[in-house]
Amino acid sequence: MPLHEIGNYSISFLQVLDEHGNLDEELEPELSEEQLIRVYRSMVLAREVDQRMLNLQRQGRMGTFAPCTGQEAAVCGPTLAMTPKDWFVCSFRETPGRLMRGETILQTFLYYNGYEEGNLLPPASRTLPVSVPVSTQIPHAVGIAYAMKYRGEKDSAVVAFFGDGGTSQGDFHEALNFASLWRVPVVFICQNNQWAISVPRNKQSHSKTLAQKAIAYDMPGIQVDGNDALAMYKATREALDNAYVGEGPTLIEAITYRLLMHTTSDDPKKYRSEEEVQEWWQRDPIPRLKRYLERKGIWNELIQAEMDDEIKKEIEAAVKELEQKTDFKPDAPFDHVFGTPHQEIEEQRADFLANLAEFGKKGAAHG
Ligand SMILES: Cc1ncc(C[n+]2csc(CCOP(=O)(O)OP(=O)(O)O)c2C)c(N)n1
Ligand SMILES: [Mg+2]
Repeated sequence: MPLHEIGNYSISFLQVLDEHGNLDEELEPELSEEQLIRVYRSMVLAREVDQRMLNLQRQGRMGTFAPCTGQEAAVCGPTLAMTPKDWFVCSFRETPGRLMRGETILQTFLYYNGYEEGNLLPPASRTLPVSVPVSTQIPHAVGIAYAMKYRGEKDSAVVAFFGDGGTSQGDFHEALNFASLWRVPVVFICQNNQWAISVPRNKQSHSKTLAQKAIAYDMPGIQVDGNDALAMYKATREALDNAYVGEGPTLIEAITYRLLMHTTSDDPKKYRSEEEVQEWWQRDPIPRLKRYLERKGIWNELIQAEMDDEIKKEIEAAVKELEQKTDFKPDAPFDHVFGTPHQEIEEQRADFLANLAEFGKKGAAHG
């Protein structure tokens, strides 16, 4: 019996604005001036928040966190395509999108300083808390999408973010399998920033692209320049529109780069070269989008200076508010495990507080 072809599969790469800011007019998405400025401002804000948090952390005034510098377009482009009816499900490197979804700078600061309230967004915001255990948020996203489909929700979907390292976890594969099988409205966005802490992308998977993993689950998969906000918007817009009309999930692989450390407790100089990092700085998503706005005639240095000033003031006001707080409640996480009081949780809370008191005494004894 001769072999016959069952399918013919390929993966495309999408870029609208190249690293020099040159535009492919045929691919240019339709965005209003207001939307373009919103996405640009969100990217600049996130970069500044990152920088301020890093300084504060180095001064002992902020807990550890995962910087997003370099990856702003990969998150802000998709978030721009979302509406408040869509769910935002993320890991720990999506602060730019969280800020676009209504989280305040103060809340971000509170979260990374251990205040539970930094994690509390209004339930109507459809934004899940930060998820640190790698890829565990992906099955949650599919569960939410399943519930949306079950309830017959219209014009809404879930956007789930995770890293390149996250694709090696079973959770990723289980989630994609069921999302495809149930044809639920999810857009999976893999932020391929080339590293999973010190593990490079080529030691993570032998696959030529991460997007091609979509083929196995029979859903559209596309590789996108993740430092191109317009391309990220366009790919997500299309995936969301398909999801809204019952066409099921899509996998988007955003090619980007983590320009700073994994978290503030990591030293990337130990495992990657300065040349590599410098090369990626040339592809910085922010100047690229700025050039596009300037060419469109909707941006100039004067507007930039005003915006920078406004952003600095917003950040400083949040720092001030954070540092005026005196009501840290170490056992606050126990308040939110269940919706109603639970005996076992209360026992654990009592143990925790007793340990804390004991630790305090020992700490005092040791001066
Ligand atoms: C289940 C699990 N295993 C290990 C870790 C420790 N850890 C935190 S981030 C990370 C690497 C994640 O890499 P990637 O998915 O590429 O995301 P990135 O940090 O690059 O954004 C690891 C191993 C964790 N948080 N959760
Ligand atoms: Mg990574």
